[in-house]
Amino acid sequence: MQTLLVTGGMGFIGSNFIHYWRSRHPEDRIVNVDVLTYAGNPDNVETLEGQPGYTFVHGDIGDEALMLKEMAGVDIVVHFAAESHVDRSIHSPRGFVTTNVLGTQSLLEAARQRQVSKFIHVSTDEVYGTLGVTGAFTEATPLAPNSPYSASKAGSDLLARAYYETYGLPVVITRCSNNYGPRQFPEKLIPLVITKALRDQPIPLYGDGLNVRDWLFVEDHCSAIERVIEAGVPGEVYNIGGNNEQTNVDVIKRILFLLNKPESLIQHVPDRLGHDRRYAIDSSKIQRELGWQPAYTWDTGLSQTLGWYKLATDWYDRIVSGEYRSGREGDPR
Ligand code: NAD
Ligand code: TDX
Repeated sequence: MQTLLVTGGMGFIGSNFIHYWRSRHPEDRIVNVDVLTYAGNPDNVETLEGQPGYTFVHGDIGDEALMLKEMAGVDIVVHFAAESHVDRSIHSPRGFVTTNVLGTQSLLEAARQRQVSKFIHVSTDEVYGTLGVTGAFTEATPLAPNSPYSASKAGSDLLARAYYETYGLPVVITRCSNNYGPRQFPEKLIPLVITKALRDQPIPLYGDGLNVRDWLFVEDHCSAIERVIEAGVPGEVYNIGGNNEQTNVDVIKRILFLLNKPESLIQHVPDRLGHDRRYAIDSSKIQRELGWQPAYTWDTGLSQTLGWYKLATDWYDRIVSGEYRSGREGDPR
């Protein structure tokens, strides 16, 4: 039996990770620390409220005294909490530095003082910058972030590395590609396309639509983190990818086809500033050294995702109305 402190567990990947972990390690305790920004949605873990072994702490990772208190007795930290949306970072960069850089440092400091046995720092392929038409990021690719979001994530990666090198905190850094799946906030491309298409609303496509992303089903990301918790070597970085490169226009057309909706819903809009052209991940290290590989294909992952969003009309309506932020009846928040 061990205790995991998960940050950002009300968000997309964090909530999927908590469900995944509880289904596979029901004996473990989970402390979910989340400050509930717009991206934190208690509906994502509603079924866990009041369950033994699950605790929610409404708090900021930047609150070092609180983190120190909550980290008493914690074995493993899995750090997802972040400001995560590139477009928001272009409009308002400051909050990204506050949470992603300063917040991560507070968390690392608390983990150091509590001498946790492992600290998983969840990062992104975006810290490597952008690629031309060929090649893929390896763990040795130099960091060259291009957006305020990716620069703040790179800053947090370097602090995580420094806590390993300086203090011997057993930090492992993971860098994954674009995730998709259930419970993703509908500002990100795939849930945005699905929820708009289901309602026959226009779908914004940035620039020429030929930017390439590698898409990873969120459950495969969770299984990779599980392997890193079990066998990842402190001080190491592991890239995690879906081996599934797609242009944005192809992603949108595929979803429209699967939903039997017309391509005329696509609306060309001006490009994102500093828009990275292509990401591709070489995840051979985690495959070779930790024996991980993705279980989902693009077809099976998309089909699961579409099925979930078709049923999640209440989840979506509560986001659109803002109700998801006011809690549920009887909720002590
Ligand atoms: P998300 O935006 O869906 O969720 C972030 C969560 O963190 C929210 O619940 C939010 O309330 C919480 N949070 C934000 N600031 C906080 C703070 N100061 N203190 C405590 N909680 C705070 O993000 P996501 O898509 O689930 O991403 C999770 C992590 O994975 C992030 O670190 C992100 O950089 C990384 N990542 C995401 C993707 C992706 O495709 N979504 C890809 C690569 C890496
Ligand atoms: O409306 C849109 N139209 C569009 O063409 C949106 C929201 C996006 N796009 C394009 C921009 C990107 O090329 O789609 C691509 C994917 O965009 P996002 O979903 O915003 O993801 P991205 O910018 O690639 O970053 C994501 O993956 C890496 C996550 O948001 C990050 O947190 C993660 O680190």
